[in-house]
Amino acid sequence: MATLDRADTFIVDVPTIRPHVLAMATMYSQAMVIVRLTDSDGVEGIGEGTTIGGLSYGDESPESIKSAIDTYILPVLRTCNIAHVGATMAKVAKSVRGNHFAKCAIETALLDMVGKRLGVPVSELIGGGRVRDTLPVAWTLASGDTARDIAEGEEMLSLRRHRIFKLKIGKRDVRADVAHVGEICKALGDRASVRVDVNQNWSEAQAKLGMAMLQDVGCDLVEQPIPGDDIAGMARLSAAQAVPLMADEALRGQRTALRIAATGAAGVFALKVAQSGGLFATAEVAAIGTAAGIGLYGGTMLEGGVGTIASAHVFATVPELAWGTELFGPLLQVEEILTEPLGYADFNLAVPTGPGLGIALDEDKVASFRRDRTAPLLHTVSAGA
Ligand code: MUC
Ligand code: MG
Repeated sequence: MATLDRADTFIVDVPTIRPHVLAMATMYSQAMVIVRLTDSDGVEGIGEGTTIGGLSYGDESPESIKSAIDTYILPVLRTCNIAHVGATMAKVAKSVRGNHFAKCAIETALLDMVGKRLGVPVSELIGGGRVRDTLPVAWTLASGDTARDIAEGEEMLSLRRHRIFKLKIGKRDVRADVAHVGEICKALGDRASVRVDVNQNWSEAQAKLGMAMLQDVGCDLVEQPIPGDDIAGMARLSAAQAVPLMADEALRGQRTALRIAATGAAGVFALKVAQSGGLFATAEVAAIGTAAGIGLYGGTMLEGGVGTIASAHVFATVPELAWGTELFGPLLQVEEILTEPLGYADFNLAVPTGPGLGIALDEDKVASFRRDRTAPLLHTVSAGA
């Protein structure tokens, strides 16, 4: 029996290494909700709930994630034997609807504790268990400038850090965006795989034109070209276009995965732990994709070290990860808030092998970025226009 003894939930704001230009917002810093739980035996677990651009990406914000945890989820945890993660999260689901990001942060912390108690990595507690120790990692070129993106891509290739690049488009005219992608494809040639993410910003007509043109310039994959709730539109585009469509914002757990699979709305799933509602749910989304012959990709919400490693543990259990991952979030931030640097080398990220998540927070770094202990970096995300 393990009961919850202490809980601390706080937001850290870490500046990005350069402005990150997305269709819906430009990021200058990342806000991450960190939760730290301690049980009655003194075992500690950490989790992260992170979104992008305040409320411009989805319907949970850093502030709402913290509030959902503190006000509604922790009181439930205080009534549970938290050594049983599945039963605890089932009880949470009865009193808290939705709020996938908040639930994911809590489930991560509970799994970290159980892994430490059992002496096994979190990846051994999920799905069919761990099948790999390293994950290919993409980088997002989103400086807002084509020449700078090409230089950044070249640098990543020469450092042997990334050879998969995702370009953020959808803000400009379709033809201007495709010209930008075409220049990058031409410059990087067959040394890299180039993909795009439109973050829902095209109409179906724009997507029809854009996807056909993108295929011609050598783009390998088009992520969420139209709104995620337009499953019928995604199915029409997937049927008509040769370049695969990847579902991101459309994918919010098992039911949406089943609907997308059943309607042929996407050829690839971007698996995301927070969007799916937790690590267990992500493994189930992956299983639905695999059963439907859908290609799998390990997505990110640009989490810091904790959320990135939680995701890595899940992706390490996916038998076939045809499109790799984009677990580069910590590299976009000026500093990692962990005691040990993450293992990025040779185009891959090493999945930790220690018990639980296999990572620890650096208390000094945490203190220097905590919103409640520093001058807030609030509202440093500017709306896209
Ligand atoms: C998204 O929409 O996929 C992932 C990489 C990046 O730059 O932004 C994200 C979110
Ligand atoms: Mg996306």
